[in-house]
Amino acid sequence: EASGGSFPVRLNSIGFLPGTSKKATIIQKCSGFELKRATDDEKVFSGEVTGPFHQEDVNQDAWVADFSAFADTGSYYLEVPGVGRSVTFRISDDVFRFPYVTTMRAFYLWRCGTAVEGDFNGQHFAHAACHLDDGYCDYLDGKGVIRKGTKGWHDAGDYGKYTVNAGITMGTLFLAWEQFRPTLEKATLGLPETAPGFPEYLEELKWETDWLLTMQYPDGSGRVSHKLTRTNFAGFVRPEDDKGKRYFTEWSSTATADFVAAMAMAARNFQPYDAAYAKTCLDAAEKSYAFLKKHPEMKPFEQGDFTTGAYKGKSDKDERLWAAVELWETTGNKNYLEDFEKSAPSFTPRIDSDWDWQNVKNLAMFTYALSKREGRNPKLAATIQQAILANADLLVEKGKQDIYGRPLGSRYYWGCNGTVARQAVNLQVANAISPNRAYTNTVVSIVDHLLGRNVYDRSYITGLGYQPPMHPHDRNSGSDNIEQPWPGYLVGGGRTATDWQDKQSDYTTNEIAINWQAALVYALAGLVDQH
Ligand code: 9MR
Ligand code: ZN
Repeated sequence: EASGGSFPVRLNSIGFLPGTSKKATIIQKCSGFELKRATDDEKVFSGEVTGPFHQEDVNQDAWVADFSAFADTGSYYLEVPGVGRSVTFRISDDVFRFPYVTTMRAFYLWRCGTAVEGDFNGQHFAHAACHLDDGYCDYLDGKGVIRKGTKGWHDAGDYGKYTVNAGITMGTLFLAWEQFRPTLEKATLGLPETAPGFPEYLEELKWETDWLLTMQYPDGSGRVSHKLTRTNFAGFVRPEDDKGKRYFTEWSSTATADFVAAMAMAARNFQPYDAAYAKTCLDAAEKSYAFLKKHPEMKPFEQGDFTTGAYKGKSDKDERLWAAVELWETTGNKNYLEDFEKSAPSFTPRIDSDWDWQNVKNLAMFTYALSKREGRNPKLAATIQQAILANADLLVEKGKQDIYGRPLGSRYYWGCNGTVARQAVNLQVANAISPNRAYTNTVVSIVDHLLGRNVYDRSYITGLGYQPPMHPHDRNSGSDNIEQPWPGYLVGGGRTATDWQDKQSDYTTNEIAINWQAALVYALAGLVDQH
């Protein structure tokens, strides 16, 4: 059995919305459960459990308590006769507001090229301005010359900045804005003002965009550097003490296409707040797209002397597909639509349940399926929409089949917690096409899983929920003198069902990363104003 908390009654340790599903997993034989009010131990609800259900990957038998029918707000715990009780949790309309704000603020705390600071749980987290020399040119004749590549977010537990990972991250965060804008506009993040006139959420995305723009070669070609990092990973030092030279590397076609898609999304979403900046983004996107059209061959990034993250995908077809559709969505230009529609059938009608940074096909399909623009091929649009709904139905089933509500089945690998969070995108896009309570409840189940309803009986998000990670593989957390880690970060999770360890050295299971975080922010954003 995996090491973790000691409660056999496992659930989302932060809580539940009044109107969505509420489930707990119990890993000891039981028959019924009682819901008790924390303030006076009064029984307010009771029921039978279902089960036992055996699950192979964790080798456990489990019973499930479903108290979805109970909708009164307050603080409660579950009491399972003969077994024990759960941690105390809340039922409230605003239960996901604080987690949303905390996980979104985590992006701010990831900022590079500036000092950051924030208070959380009685601690003051801060670092001085870092990586102000970003970066040296490692290509063309300019080798050894510094040009401006400051700002952006650190990628993960390391301090590098990688275009491909920035692409899927920004795609996910812009999609959250496009789908949940009224919610996100209202939520106060408490950021310093770095983009006057912007809503705070977009202000944070602009910080990354400012950097991403610098990844485009200054030679006018449209090529985009694959990453801006040292040649090797730094030790566990403060970011401002990480003085190793960092280089704009050689371009890749995946980075260039991801750049196009992110810049096209930036252009349309920033347009109302800063038209000139939006135009800069769009011009950059179109220039890089034109370059890609002239160079249809995949150009992978070769590591050479670099041992930092590779972010090397197998194909650039999905990135090109995504670039085309985002440019069409932003401009309405038929050429981009044609490019998408020519390439899409080779991917259609499949929507992937399991997708990570190297596979942005879903993002392309989602933009096409949700578009309000005229001119789509109606048959193709309908096919893709149907595929999205079929995939969401599948995820609902998979979530129900897993004793811990995890809709990824027995798939475990580096960063799979991020993928579980990312499945919320599949579900919410399906919800936008054809609203279905089961889709929302599966998003709830994803968030439940990440906040404690899992084999470890622990939250996977620093600073939030029951027994959260204390030792993430995060240089910021590991180089200050504060015992608590920096707050709001999702760790990657086990590469098997039971091998996650809360150990700083274990970067394969306990690191943090912007793409996983973006998926988590997206999942929470969709629940903040649910009832
Ligand atoms: O998330 C990435 C994972 O899918 C890969 O298997 C792994 C090895 O290449 O890299 C992960 O990404 C890391 C990146 O390479 C460097 N920054 C930290 C990222 C998260 O661990
Ligand atoms: Zn930095």
